[in-house]
Amino acid sequence: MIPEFAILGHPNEGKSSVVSTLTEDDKIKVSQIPGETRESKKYTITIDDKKIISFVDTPGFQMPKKTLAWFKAYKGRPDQIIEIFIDTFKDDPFYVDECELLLPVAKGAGIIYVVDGSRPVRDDDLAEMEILRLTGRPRMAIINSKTSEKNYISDWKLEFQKHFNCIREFNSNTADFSERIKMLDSLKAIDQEMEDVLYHVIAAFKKERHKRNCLVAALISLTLEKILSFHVSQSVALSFDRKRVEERLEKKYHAAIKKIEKLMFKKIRSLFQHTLFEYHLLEYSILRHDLFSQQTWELLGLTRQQLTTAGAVIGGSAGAVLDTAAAGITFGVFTAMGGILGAGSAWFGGKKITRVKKAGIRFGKDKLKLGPNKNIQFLYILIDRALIYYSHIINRPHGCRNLQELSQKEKSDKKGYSTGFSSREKKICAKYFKIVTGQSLIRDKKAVSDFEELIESRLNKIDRIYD
Ligand SMILES: Nc1nc2c(ncn2[C@@H]2O[C@H](COP(=O)(O)OP(=O)(O)OP(=O)(O)O)[C@@H](O)[C@H]2O)c(=O)[nH]1
Ligand SMILES: [Mg+2]
Repeated sequence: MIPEFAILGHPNEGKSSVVSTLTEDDKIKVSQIPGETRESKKYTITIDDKKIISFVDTPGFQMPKKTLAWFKAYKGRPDQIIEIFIDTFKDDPFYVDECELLLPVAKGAGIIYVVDGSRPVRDDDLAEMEILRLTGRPRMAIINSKTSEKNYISDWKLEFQKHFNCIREFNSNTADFSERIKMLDSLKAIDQEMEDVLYHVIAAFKKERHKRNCLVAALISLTLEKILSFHVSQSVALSFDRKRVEERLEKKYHAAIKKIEKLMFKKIRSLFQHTLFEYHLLEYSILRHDLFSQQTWELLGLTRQQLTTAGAVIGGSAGAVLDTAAAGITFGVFTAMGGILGAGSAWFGGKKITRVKKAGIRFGKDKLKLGPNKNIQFLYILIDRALIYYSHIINRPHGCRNLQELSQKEKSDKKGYSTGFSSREKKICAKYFKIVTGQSLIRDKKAVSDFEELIESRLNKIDRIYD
């Protein structure tokens, strides 16, 4: 038997949102209109094909005062109170929701009672709490505040103390992995018998999370290798319109790299079980901007002054520069752009821009070749974008369908992560870069695994996995 908890409460308090976040299932229906959930439904978390824990979403109480009156008048065996209630009212249309929501509890589920802490406590709530107390089942209360209103929290806590074994603030719209773990940890307090089994549940969650981050690190390392070793080429006749060929090659190069990056994003998203995310990338998210656009490097930390310096090299927006650049320096400019892209990243320095090499293009016998980009700052931009995307994903609870709720968290993501890399970490990156761009004759496996390890430790830090 795996542990099972029923999520109970008043309609529209956020029960389904809590279940959605706890089970990482964004397909669970959540609605502004009360009464969305009509039937109890069990959601089971499976790790490595093993069922670990279940949460049951339920409809809200409709007749709490009348139900409480029956519970108070009940004179039978206390441990049978729920079963007898359901038996008495199963055919009564007025109590259809009460029977439905109490059924999982009758079958042995523990209780998680959800309230919106941003509104005052009402009589109906007191009746619901008293019903749950009279069930005698292990129970915990969580405050899922739908707004930032904090005035009522102490009133709720005061009432909860009379009715529940454990109380916790848990916000379905903001909770990250560490808060989910803390929530599971709190459940241990509601029933001593469950302590052991919950200990194993938490261990399984953590192990699986580590595994995910390990997979993401390998994915990032592999994808960046693909991007950084990528090149395009085209055969050319003796006399050819060089500018046109260069433009075509560059388009091809950009499109291919963006596609590879996008695929990596998609894989990260699916690993964290987000199916709705694509439709909800915030308007001001850095990732909405093209990998090769001016906004990208501006958002990753370029100051006004630095941008002006950059402007002197590239002359306005990235696209326009490449279109209007004189033949012959196009690819020098392209490489310079790689340098500017690194702004705000670890290797950024005003002086560096002027030192950018004009060496992105090479001539074969009869081929024009573009790439691989030999500018290490390109690596830092790619790392930053991968980590920012990852952070978007893991900081987005599955129960959150409200974009505003996430805005504060995401706004703080503007700086690139690589800015804070230590010199040791930069060395690891440099070694990796040399190998994947083919500048090193020997493929040093350790350099690649060191890089993967570095990325994994960053992911675990962003994920607050050790909190
Ligand atoms: N801003 C914000 N909105 C929330 C939060 N939790 C729930 N909501 C919103 O509140 C509304 C109700 O959420 P649900 O999860 O459907 O509530 P419920 O208790 O399952 O409702 P019923 O199924 O109708 O009983 C939805 O519009 C949610 O998006 C929260 O923590 N913050
Ligand atoms: Mg619901």
